[in-house]
Amino acid sequence: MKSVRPVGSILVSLLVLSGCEGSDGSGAAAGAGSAGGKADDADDGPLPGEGDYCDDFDEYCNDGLYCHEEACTRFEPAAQPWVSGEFTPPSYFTEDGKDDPSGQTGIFGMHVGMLPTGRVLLFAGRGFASSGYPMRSLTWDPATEAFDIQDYDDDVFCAHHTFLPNGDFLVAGGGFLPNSVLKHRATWRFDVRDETWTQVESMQERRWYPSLLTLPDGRALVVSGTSGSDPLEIFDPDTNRWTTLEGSEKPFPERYPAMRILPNGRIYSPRIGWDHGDEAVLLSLGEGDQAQWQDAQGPNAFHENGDVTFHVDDTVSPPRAVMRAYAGGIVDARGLDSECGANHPDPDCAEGEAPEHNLVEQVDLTQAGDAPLQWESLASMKHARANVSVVVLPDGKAWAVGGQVGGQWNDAEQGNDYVIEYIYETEMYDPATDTWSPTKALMHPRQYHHTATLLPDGRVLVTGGQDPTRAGKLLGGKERDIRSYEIYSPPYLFAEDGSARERPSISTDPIAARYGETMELPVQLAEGRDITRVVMLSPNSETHHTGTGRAIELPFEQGTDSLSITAPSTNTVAPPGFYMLFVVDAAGTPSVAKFVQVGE
Ligand SMILES: [Cu+2]
Repeated sequence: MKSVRPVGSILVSLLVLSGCEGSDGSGAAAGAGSAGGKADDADDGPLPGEGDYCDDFDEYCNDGLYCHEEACTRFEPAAQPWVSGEFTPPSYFTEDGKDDPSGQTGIFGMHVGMLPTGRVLLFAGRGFASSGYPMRSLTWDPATEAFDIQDYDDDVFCAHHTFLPNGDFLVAGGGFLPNSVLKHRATWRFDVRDETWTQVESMQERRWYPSLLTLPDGRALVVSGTSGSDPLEIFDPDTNRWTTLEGSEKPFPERYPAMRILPNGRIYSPRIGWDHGDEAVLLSLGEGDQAQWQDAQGPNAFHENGDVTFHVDDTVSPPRAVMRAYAGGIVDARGLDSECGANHPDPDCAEGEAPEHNLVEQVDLTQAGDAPLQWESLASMKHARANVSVVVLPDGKAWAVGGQVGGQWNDAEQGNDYVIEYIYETEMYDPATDTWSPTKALMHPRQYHHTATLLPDGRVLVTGGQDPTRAGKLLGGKERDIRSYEIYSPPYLFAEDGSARERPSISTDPIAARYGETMELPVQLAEGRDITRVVMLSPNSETHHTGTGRAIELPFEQGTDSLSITAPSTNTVAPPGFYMLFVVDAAGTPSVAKFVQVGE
């Protein structure tokens, strides 16, 4: 077994974009807060524009502006890394070496797994006919930038994946072209220690854009991907075999549906995914895997091609579970009708009539199944985004990256004349204040087929995506696939002078934890700052902006040089497997994560 690799110090890039030197940090921070809260409060009359007088921070300026020194000022985040974070310049994963500036070779990182060895697994499958990617995956070490290449003998393009209890990575479905015989039943298992692929028993059904979910007992459930009403299947990691759940048929019109296990054992699907799903469901797997379906409430807005995050607060009893849904909208937004779109489309709304939006909602799932679900609106993002990724950070904030408005494909060849606008600017959500703040802009457009992965060192790896303005037809997209990656260092890594912040640290190596067990965790505090939060984040397994991530807040007590922490209470709070354990101090600064194997 490979040991967990040490994670090096963060890379601090001090790129300063021109025109950004004017704002001071305090003004920018205040501006960020006011920008987030003003949307609902705009009253009569036009709002002041850039450079116009404003009398204090409470007077709202026009969109994208904040009041600073009595003038409406454009928010320029780039000069304040402790406010906006920083991107390292893009690099390219190649088969033979790194830093091919043309980006015309190498791995297209549209499937990602954050492995419990600390390495990142990236692959694409073969892709569309003219893409013809080599069937190779790449594992990359964010600490050393070293990488290895692995071969496999199949096309897992647009499969889905999840982690198994021993850390192995299960990949199922995908293949070339939807609705064709080439749609896959194939199942592959990646051994994260040997870094080898093994094909195991295939599913009964062919599935394109399915969703995989690790269950509380460590098996893996697959749903959807058939475009029909086909039974659920469950993979047993001990036997490498699938079992079909007879009588579990349920149409899943959407693909890659978001699914999460609730602390009460039910599985919630808010019908957020790809294609049009019209009702949310709760699934219970009873004795003998009898599937019981129950209708449930979905969000109010239409979040197709949006993203969801899932949070469990295990410091209270029963554990509180909350899901948030972010943005989305049907991506081929042509022929828009004002009656369609932001809210559930009227039945008369045709596919393609729901434009991208910036709406964010939250639902408390603690009593799901026993009480009606109430989705409530949160502050909207600054930008409307379809194909957005939202990354939960150790400090509890959520970082939104990527996406576009104006449709999925800008295919002049196909006679489409609408204009795609890429959303380069990223945004940070603070749940404590229910505000969004603009953060640093991406260097490449990252929309369809991009991924965003929290690294153990607290940075975020952003890969893949497509640039529809580049040559290439819908089914021949190699030229438009972006094979670069860029890494975002969030503001919590920076002191106010832009230097790296001192961080708390966990001074012990790989840890195993049993459910409900209390354990001593040796820690070092940074500058004497107390620990204020202990959180386990599931390592990212994501494609098409659909992951299975969960953030689990844990009870703890602080001693002088150690924490007494309590592992997740049950397997429905934390299905068995590896998690990234972070401690976060009073300044919001996270430690480097330690991988913890949670189980019976
Ligand atoms: Cu795809």
